[in-house]
Amino acid sequence: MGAMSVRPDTDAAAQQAAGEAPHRAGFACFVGRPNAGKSTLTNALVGQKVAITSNRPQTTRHTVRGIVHRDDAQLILVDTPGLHKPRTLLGERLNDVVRTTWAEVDVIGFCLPADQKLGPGDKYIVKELAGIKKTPKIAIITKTDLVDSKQLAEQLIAVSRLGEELGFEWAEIIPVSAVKDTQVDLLGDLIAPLLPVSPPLYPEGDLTDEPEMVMVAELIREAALEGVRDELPHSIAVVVEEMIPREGRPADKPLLDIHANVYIERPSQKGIIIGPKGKRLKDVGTKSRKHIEALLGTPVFLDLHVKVAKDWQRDPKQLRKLGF
Ligand SMILES: Nc1nc2c(ncn2[C@@H]2O[C@H](COP(=O)(O)OP(=O)(O)OP(=O)(O)O)[C@@H](O)[C@H]2O)c(=O)[nH]1
Ligand SMILES: [Mg+2]
Repeated sequence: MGAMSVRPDTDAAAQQAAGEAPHRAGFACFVGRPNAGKSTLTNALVGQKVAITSNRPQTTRHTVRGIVHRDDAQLILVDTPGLHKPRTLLGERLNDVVRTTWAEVDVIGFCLPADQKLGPGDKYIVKELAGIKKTPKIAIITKTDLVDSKQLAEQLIAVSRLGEELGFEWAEIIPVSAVKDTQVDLLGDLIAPLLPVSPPLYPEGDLTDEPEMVMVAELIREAALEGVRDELPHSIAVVVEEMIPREGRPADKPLLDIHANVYIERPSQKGIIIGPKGKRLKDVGTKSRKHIEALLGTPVFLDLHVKVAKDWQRDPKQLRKLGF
């Protein structure tokens, strides 16, 4: 809570006396299968990139909190990894993270892409959600820009039926497009009244509670994911070892040295990541450095190394080292 000293009950009473709705604050999480558009939607609501995104499934590997500040409410959005059938220890850990999260939040947003048929993966998730009786659930049809109105109508009916089949009613069903910014603000309007009456939980201006080093590592991983195929996306992990201001720089020309390791699982993957004459790794550095500089607001010297952490997705010790 930090600087906040308002007592929630007194504050709410005062607001109500003044004829205003009381301020609300709380947690809403986005769940759905991998690639459903959860992180893109989180970023669109926050208005800044707090979670990395890619067209590879299982891009998100830990919960990322994005904070939306409004006059009437503070929405803390918890973006979770896509729920899927686990094939590795990492996969199991990711699913555990998701289940712990949805037990703790005030609102659950189930994300279903408009352009994909509602499948067994979705049913499996919604069935579990049906068991969390006390928490309001919103069905969010994502990526509406990819379909026509007929397809969208079918998807809306399908998700509504699924709720009925499982014996609960969605608090809301809303189609959105994060890419085209369609109905994203409306989604915020629907979530806000479902949150408990409370003063803000995060200081104004905070958009995420992700540590900078983690954000930097994620931006490098995002760049490294681009253009790699098959199993390789899953094999990549990034750890920032240090971030130190370069000594002896004039005050108006600072430079931040960032040393990071890009881990892969097998020596054979090294060549793909590094590319011919190191070109791919260089591109990853250039691309992510731009995002990192924008995030930190300072020029950066980025030093990337590729290392093998043998079969890290299945090895508890390696997972711990990599922060899972
Ligand atoms: N056309 C379109 N594409 C979208 C939209 N939202 C997300 N996408 C794309 O869908 C892909 C997956 O998006 P993410 O936000 O990374 O999906 P996610 O649900 O967070 O995926 P995981 O973290 O792997 O579970 C990316 O290529 C996005 O650009 C949208 O509104 N419209
Ligand atoms: Mg994601």
